[in-house]
Amino acid sequence: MKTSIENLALLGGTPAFPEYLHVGRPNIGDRAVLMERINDMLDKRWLTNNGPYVQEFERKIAEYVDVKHCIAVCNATIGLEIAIRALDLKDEVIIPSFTFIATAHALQWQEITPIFGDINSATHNLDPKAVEKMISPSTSGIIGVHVWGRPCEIEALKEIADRHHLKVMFDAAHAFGNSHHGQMIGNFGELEVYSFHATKFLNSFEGGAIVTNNDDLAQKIRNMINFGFAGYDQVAYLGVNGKMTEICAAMGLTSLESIDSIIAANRQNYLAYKQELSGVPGISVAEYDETEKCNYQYMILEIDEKISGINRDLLVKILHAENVLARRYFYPGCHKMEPYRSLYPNAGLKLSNTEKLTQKVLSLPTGTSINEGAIYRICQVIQFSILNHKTIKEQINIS
Ligand code: T4K
Repeated sequence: MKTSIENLALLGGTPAFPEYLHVGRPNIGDRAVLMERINDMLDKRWLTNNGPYVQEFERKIAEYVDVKHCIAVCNATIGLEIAIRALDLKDEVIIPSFTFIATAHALQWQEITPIFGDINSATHNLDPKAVEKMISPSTSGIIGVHVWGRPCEIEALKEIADRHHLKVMFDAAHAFGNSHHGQMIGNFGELEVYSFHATKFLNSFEGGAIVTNNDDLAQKIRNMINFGFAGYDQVAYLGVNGKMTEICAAMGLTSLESIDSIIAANRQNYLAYKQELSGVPGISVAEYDETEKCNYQYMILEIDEKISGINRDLLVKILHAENVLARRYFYPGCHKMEPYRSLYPNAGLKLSNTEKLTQKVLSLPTGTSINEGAIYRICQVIQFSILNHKTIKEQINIS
C-alpha cells in the first residue's frame, strides 16, 4: 500500500509487486488436454500441412463466428499479407496509423503504400470522414482495424468504399469473439484477419486466421498459404508458406475450450479497474459496449494531463518502478516509425487525433494471470500518484 511519497518505488521505496506484472501475459487452457493433443499429434506423426488439428481448429473457429470459411495461418501478419494479395490490393491502401505496426508493414512489404487516415478520438478507430479525404485515383482499398476489439464504423467505411469502387477488409487481430450489431466480427468486408498470438486472449502460441464468406476468395487464400499449390504438382498462384502447424492448432483448440472462462476473467478485471479508477481525476477507461459480445482483452486508460497533473509517460515510469509493465500501445503511431517516418515525413499533419491519442493511452495488465487484489494495488498506485503529482514532480525535478 502506498501511503507516503517515500513508499513509491520510483523514489526509492519497495516495488508494490515482487515480480513483473506484464501486459499480454498468455492465458493457458487445460494443460492436461493440451499435452494429450501433443502426444496424439506425435503418435500420428502429422505435424503440419493441413493436419487434423488445423482442420478441426478451422471448423470450430468458423462455427464460433458463424462464417463460411476459416483459413488458419502461421500469424496474423502473414495473414494480412496474403489477404492483401488475394484481394489484388495495389498502389495505395488507407489504414489507421493508430495500430500495431504489422498493419502498415503488411502493405509496405509488398510495395503498396499505406496511406494513414486519422482516427475518431472517441472510438480510437479510423474516422470515415478522414478516410474519404485521403482517397486518390491510386487508392485500391481500405483496411479498417478493430482497435482493442471495438468494431470500426463498418457501415460508413463500406458506403465510402462502394461509392469509390474500393475493397474493404478488416484487421480483426483484437476482435475474435466480438460482435457488431449482434453479428460476429469475421463477417464484414471482403474478409477479416484474426491474430492468435500468445498475447491475444485466445492464443495458439503464434497464429491467426483469415475468415470470409466468399467461396472463391477462400479457395484462392487456401492455395496461397501453401505456396500456391492447387493440387499435387500444380501451382495456380504466387504463394507463400503461411500454414499453421499442428502444435499451434492444438494450443488454439485447447484455448478455445476455455474461451468462456477467459472472457469472464477479462470482464471481471475490466469492471474492477473501472470501479477502482472511477472518479480518479484525469483518468478515463476505454469503455466496451456491454450490449455486444466482447472479449475485454485490452485494459486501456487515457490520461488527461491537464486534469491529472501527471502525464502518461511519467505514470508509466512510476508503474514500471512498481514492476507493473504498462504499455504505451500504439505509441508513437506507425507514421512515426521507420520506414514511414522517412518516406512520409509530413504524414502527421493530417493525423492530429492520432498524435494526441498516442500521448495519452496506456495499456494495463489483464487476463487470467492477474487477480482483483493486484488490480486494486495497481489502481491505488495510479490514484496515489495523481493525488501527489506535485510532490512527485518536485522530487524528480520536473515542473
Ligand atoms: N494487427 C494488429 C492490430 C495487432 O495488434 C497485431 C499484433 C497484428 C496485426 C499482428 O499479429 P501477429 O502477427 O503477431 O499474429 C505484441 C504482440 O507480439 C503482437 O502480436 C500484438 N499485435 C501486439 C499488440 O503486442 P509487442 O511488440 O508488444 O510484444 P512483446 O514481446 O513486447 O510482448 C508484449 C507483452 O506480452 C510483454 O509485456 C510480455 C508479454 N508476453 C509476451 C509473450 C510472447 C508474455 O508474458 N509471454 C509471452 O509468451 O507485440
